[in-house]
Amino acid sequence: MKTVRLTAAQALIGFLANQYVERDGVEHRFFGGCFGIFGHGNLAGIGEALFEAPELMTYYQARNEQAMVHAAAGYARMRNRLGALVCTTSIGPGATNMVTGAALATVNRLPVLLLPGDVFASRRPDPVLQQLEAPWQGDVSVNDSFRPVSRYFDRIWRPEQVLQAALQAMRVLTNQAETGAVTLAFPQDVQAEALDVPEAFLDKRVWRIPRPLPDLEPLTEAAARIRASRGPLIVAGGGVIYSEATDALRYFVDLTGVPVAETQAGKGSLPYDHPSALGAIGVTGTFAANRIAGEADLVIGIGTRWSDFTTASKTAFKNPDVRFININIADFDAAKHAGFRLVGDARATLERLAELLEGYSVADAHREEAARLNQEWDAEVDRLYALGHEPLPAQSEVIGAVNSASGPTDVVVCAAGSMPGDLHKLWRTQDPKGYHVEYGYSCMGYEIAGGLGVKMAAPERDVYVLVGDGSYLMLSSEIVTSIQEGLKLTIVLVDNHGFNSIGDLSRSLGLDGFGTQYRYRRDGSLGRDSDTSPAPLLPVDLAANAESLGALVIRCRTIDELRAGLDQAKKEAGTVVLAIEVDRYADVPSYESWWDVPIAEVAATDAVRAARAEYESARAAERHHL
Ligand SMILES: Cc1ncc(C[n+]2csc(CCOP(=O)(O)OP(=O)(O)O)c2C)c(N)n1
Ligand SMILES: [Mg+2]
Repeated sequence: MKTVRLTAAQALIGFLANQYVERDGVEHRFFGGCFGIFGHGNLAGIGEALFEAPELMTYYQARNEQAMVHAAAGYARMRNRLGALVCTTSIGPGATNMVTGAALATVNRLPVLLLPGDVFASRRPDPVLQQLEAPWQGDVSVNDSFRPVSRYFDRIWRPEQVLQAALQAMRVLTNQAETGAVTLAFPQDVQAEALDVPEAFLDKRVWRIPRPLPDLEPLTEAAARIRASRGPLIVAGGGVIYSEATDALRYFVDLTGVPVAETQAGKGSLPYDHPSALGAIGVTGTFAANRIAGEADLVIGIGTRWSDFTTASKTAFKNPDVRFININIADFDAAKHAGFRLVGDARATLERLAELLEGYSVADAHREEAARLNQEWDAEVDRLYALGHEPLPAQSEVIGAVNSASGPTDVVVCAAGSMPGDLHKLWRTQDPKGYHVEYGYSCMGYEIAGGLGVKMAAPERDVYVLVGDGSYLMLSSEIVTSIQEGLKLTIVLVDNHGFNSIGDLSRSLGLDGFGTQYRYRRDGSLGRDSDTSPAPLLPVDLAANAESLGALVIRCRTIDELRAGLDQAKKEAGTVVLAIEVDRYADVPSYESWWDVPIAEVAATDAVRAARAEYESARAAERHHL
């Protein structure tokens, strides 16, 4: 066996650079580069390997470790999980800054490879700078906090272990049912230690992404159940898009007339103007989808993990006889709601089901009802896009302006606050990759960093990041990276002086917006929504902040100015931030839906008691699907 003498870090980078995936005969290099922030825990190991062989892997400098994992998640999602980024950090705080990003990737089932530095395996200089010492246990480090948020975790205690660890990492990253954050904690001394690496380890390796099919028997049974249904509904989740099953879905829908509702990750599965498209479902759903869901006797979930936002906390499916068929690559998700399991690839399964349903169609009335609801919903979107709200515009008008300024293949990115719900309802999506709202973890701060990852994966597309002032304040640092790399983002910063979403929730729970506005403390209080003469707003100028990071900033006071600004932004080569203030109270309503947020059972406040009474009666509709 021929070997080559390399450090463990050099071996790992050499290996990663030569990993490929192949699906449907198309081959791609798996890793698009390595994000990192260097410190003593990774500079001499991974840092040296990247320094010495830049042709193997491009190094991207991040500003914040959490943000770089978000960028990696955005990248992986945009690549339909057929591509990923590596993230390297020092030990201690640099490493644990990635834990939130790891959770986000794992919750959203997106592949990211994390290489946090770790304390000395030899333990010679213990405690090294930034080392956590646990008096009760000798073999832990802060990196153990990655275990619950990783789909695979290993610590490379000895250089030879890198061979097995690397192969296992690739197995999980490329497995469509298992993928998520993969963490290889890498002690700083081991990174720099040499080993004799078998040359075969560094050879090109292609990981085939299969399209497994369920057995014929359950497929036939599922087809029979669909034929017997009086009012079926498809709920399209992220799996439809990752599997590139949108054409197969459209064929299936045109053939059978089964209408389609979409989850956040599944939005874009059908173009918004398809007559069978009911749009968003659940808590942030349209009346179109929620009405049909309420009546459906058979729900076909495709690539969805059935979060509470999709099921409206298990109140969306009201038909007492409703049953589920779940098409999912992951058995875990297919089994939810006591569903009839079709474990397999979404595209392959839909194509096979369509064959088995040859000649079948839902009743004309069912098809027509969906088409009518699609039209009625579109009229509601028109209304909300053009409210003419004054003196400050409504957020729905901002969304309308961005939607009409963007092209069909541009991408909108968002994650937390009141915008994801509004976008889910209102965004007119024309392309399967045009809608990118991270709502598995709904992590404030994902927006700009995730948008950067999207742009890295699809530089040919324009990327519109919609970000609230709260999220912006939490994590906007990757504006700098976007400028450094010439990766243009068009960022629309929607300012309502605090947390509108949680303010809205607060009012609905009887809490009067407590703790959700950015105002000075006065008489011991940070202000309430019912204050008639509130304390002044904090003098935060986020537009100036964006300017100071190097972005071109356009301040917009009206929707007309925003439209003009968006036109100007198209002509710019670099990152643009359009800052606009909106009315905190001009919300998009919710449509025939409910979300379970528990309210205090005993309280001194009348409004809380009233909200509790309402909550108890609403909760009565919550059901188990068994
Ligand atoms: C990291 C993180 N912390 C807290 C939350 C809870 N949360 C959800 S939305 C929100 C407020 C977001 O404020 P902003 O970005 O201004 O959007 P707005 O609600 O005003 O639309 C908070 C605190 C979260 N989703 N993520
Ligand atoms: Mg806000």
